[in-house]
Amino acid sequence: ETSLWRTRVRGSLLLAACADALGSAFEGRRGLSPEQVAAAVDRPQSPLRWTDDTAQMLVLAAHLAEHGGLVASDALAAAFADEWSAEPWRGYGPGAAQLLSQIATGVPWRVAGRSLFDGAGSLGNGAAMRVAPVGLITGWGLDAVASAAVASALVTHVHPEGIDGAVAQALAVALAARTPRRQRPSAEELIGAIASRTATAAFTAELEAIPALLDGPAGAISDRFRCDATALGAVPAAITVFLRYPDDPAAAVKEAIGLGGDTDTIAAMAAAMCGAHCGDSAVPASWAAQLEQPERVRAAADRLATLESRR
Ligand code: 8NA
Ligand code: MG
Ligand code: MG
Ligand code: MG
Repeated sequence: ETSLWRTRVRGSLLLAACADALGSAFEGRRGLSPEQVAAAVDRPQSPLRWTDDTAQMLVLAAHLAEHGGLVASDALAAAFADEWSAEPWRGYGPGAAQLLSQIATGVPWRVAGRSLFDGAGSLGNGAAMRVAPVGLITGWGLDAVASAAVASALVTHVHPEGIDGAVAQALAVALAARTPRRQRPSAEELIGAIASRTATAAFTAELEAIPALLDGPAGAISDRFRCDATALGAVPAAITVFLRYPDDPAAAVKEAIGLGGDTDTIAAMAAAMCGAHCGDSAVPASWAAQLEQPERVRAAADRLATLESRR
């Protein structure tokens, strides 16, 4: 049972890292053709270098493994700031860079997070893009997943929509990991589990749009959701793509990138769900062969997968 769980944790983190790297070449672009995306994604010819999404996901995975949960917010904020200081070139959003530089110089995270966007705090998708590990701890119920997602978000994202994005993504990964491989994840169950644990009416409204988008053209997804760097614009789009291709990470990643906009992040979030559902055997060999630091990603996954049994 432990080894089955480990394949899911590995699949989630590895596919998220691959998708982040594959999507980053298209970040901010719109009007992409399927052929253009497939040419870059099917058989990548150069190393897959991940961005801030995966850098922060690995920090969070290590933090969870070390502390056994989300109980040391000061340490988590410091770890994100250290990661940014070490590799600031990973493609952080402007708000994130401003915030992490403040934390790195000793400003408390509670103060720094509030300073962003005229005091509103960030509603960016940054707390969601890194949160998959929270959904991958054996034995945690969905309420525990949701409250840890909130705690993990707060150190950088205090706006309720930024927090809701993290709760939704963590729950989607958790439910994907808890659905038997041969069973199709239920959209109704997933949406219900998220809507009952998120805080804003705005997020619920986006979730309610998902069922109508599960069949039909991908263009309807990018017509309905902004597919930008906000939580509201990106996370429901990622969930939609996952529900369309729960067993086919390559198709999910291509569709997510094809939506345009925040391509690395939407692809990484959808891929984290697919990997949690399918396990690491679903990672395309042509991606695994090019992924940057695959052993580091696997080691982070394995520490996370054995967390419960170690405690
Ligand atoms: P963030 O806090 O800078 O938020 C991302 C963006 O969301 C901001 O740049 C704003 O445009 C918008 N935003 C956030 N809060 C507010 C607000 N209160 N009012 C109005 N607009 C707001 O950083 P983050 O870590 O949340 O963002 C993650 C994203 O940054 C990911 O896409 C990641 O890949 C990276 N990134 C994104 C882009 C892009 O979308 N073009 C480019 C480079 C890097
Ligand atoms: Mg990125
Ligand atoms: Mg709700
Ligand atoms: Mg992005």
